[in-house]
Amino acid sequence: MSEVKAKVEKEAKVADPVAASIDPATQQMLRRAQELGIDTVFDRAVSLKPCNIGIQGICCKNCAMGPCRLPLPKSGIEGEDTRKGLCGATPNTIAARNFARMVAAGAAAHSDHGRSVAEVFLSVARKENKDYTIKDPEKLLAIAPHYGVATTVEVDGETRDRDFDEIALELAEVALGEWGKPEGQLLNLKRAPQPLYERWNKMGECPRNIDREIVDIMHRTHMGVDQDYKNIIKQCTRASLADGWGGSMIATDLQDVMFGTPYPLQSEANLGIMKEDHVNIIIHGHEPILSEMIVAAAQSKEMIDYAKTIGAKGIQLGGICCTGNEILQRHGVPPAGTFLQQELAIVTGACDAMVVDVQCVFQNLANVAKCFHTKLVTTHPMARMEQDNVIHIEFDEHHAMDDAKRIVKMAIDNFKNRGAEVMIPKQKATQIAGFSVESIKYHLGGSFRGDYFTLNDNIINGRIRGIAGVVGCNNARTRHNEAHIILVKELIKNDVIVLTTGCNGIACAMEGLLTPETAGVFCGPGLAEVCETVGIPPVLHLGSCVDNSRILLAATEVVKAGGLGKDIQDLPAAGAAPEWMSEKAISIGQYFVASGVYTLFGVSLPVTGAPVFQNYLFNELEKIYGGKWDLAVDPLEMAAKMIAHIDKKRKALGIDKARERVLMDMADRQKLETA
Ligand code: SF4
Ligand code: MSK
Repeated sequence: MSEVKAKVEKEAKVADPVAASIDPATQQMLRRAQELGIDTVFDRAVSLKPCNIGIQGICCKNCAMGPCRLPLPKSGIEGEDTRKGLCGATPNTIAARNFARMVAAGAAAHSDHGRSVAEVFLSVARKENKDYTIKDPEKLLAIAPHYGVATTVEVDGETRDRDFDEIALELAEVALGEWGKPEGQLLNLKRAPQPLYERWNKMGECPRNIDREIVDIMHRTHMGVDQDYKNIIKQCTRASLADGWGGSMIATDLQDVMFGTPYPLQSEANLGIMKEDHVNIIIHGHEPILSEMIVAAAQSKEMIDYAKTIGAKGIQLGGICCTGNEILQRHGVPPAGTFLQQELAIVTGACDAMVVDVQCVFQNLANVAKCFHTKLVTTHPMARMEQDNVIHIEFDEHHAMDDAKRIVKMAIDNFKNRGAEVMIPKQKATQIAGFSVESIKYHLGGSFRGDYFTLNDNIINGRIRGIAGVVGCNNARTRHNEAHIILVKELIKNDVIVLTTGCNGIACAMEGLLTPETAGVFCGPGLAEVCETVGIPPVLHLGSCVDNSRILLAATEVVKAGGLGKDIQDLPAAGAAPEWMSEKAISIGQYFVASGVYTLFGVSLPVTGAPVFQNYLFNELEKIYGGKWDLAVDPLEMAAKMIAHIDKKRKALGIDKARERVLMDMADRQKLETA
């Protein structure tokens, strides 16, 4: 090593593990990586600073006359904002175009996931696929009408059930048509409360088809096209609705039909789920098409017996990110960690294979894997890595089980190659996951009175103050999991029930917040009472990022159950992504805002360099959609803003007085408990 390089490395800044994460397992593995000289995202976040102009959303590189960077003057803007790019683009136009391109990328990612699911479903409906089946025929029959697919036929004046296979095939074809149909609008939009749908329709913002709205953004944000930030945001709405009420919703629907609708189950979370004496396979990414098969393969007697022949006690699967959430929800496979822990799962030295598909996968995994025996397997034709230690096994749903077994066998064969450097943190927490719109209905109402009445009753009487959707990623620019946990704890302490997805769900699970017992420890008295009575955690894990569509539908069920207004914007509810990082989060944020939800993001938002545009998002949109964007870096401030919004909505509904009566002191509560 040259002297200069050695000096540079010596001086290289590394992350302080305690400052980098609140999680002891993460801190331990980060220390270990540093001892071994392996850099991780936490270290890179120390040495690589974000661009101060990009972070404000005011760098345009949409043509080769730029990049044009329009920093805010240090003294602020007095009078007219005269900043402009070479073409004259204003900060508003530049920030709006950048924002729109994030929506397009996010909507594309979610929706392409949905498309893959729809394609597999079509092959199942055509009976061309032996490895996948329809596991939840009831869900298929329940969703068919939303896609305009009849479940009954009239024969000789008599109503009869339609042939199931025929329904499945028609549903598959209609669903797949949502990506490119030449006319009309997306079918699932009408699942929204009627006033909401009518508002979108009146404003001409109903998406026509999924692909078109994404292409439209790419065209409109090309140099010299749409130069009106308000008009650009209208298109953001169309594309984001094509995500939330389109591609993501179709993904969730059809995954439930094929793989089963989630119902609550017990599992664990954090790196401590890995086992030294087992073959450990970590599955990471987003699409459950492959991971469903890997679960089936790893649970097969053939593979378990094979693992035993090489000296392992069994096969331990673990998830990272949303593919992990998918197999958690349906099979109880424990997540090994959130987005920021992906490199650390390999640093344990016990990861025999990491299998990745699409989205949120660090390219640096390959460099970390090189330092250990870990086989890193890419599986998606769209997502390969340039490093030569990465194995690409292209997954084909037509021989899904064969591919899955090949991968599992590779991991088993690799078990013997582990070095002496195995170190698995002991931390893991128990969790109850697997909530869905259907299972919440069942839990709250029972099988006879399955509905959201109980939830509404408890919101109206004030035991539950309101509902929060807290979702989204980790971001290495903030302390891992800190904002997630502070925010969620503050909300439940104030009797706000939390619906979670994505990496927030994993973070909450790691912190032990996903158990009914948590309620007695962290919740306010009203929410604790409801959770204890019904037997649910105060934080309900609804799945992966595409499953944010479940939150939209749960909110719709609350509207339908009555007593809390006629639209999602009337509900005492708010949404947040306290540690977001992904373009998908911007698409999610926009479809929540356009669906009437006050939506707060943490970290930073790339709009702050364009104050007029920012004001439009943060204030003006509420007049149009009932929902609006906001930014709060401090999670306690975020919680305070969400709770204030919830209280504002309670007041508008005239149920604020009820809550005052329910706010009991401990003596009152004890009286109630012993009554
Ligand atoms: Fe600059 Fe305009 Fe080109 Fe953007 S489109 S890089 S603002 S000249
Ligand atoms: S995985 S998009 S880091 S939530 Fe869906 Fe987590 Fe965000 Fe990826």
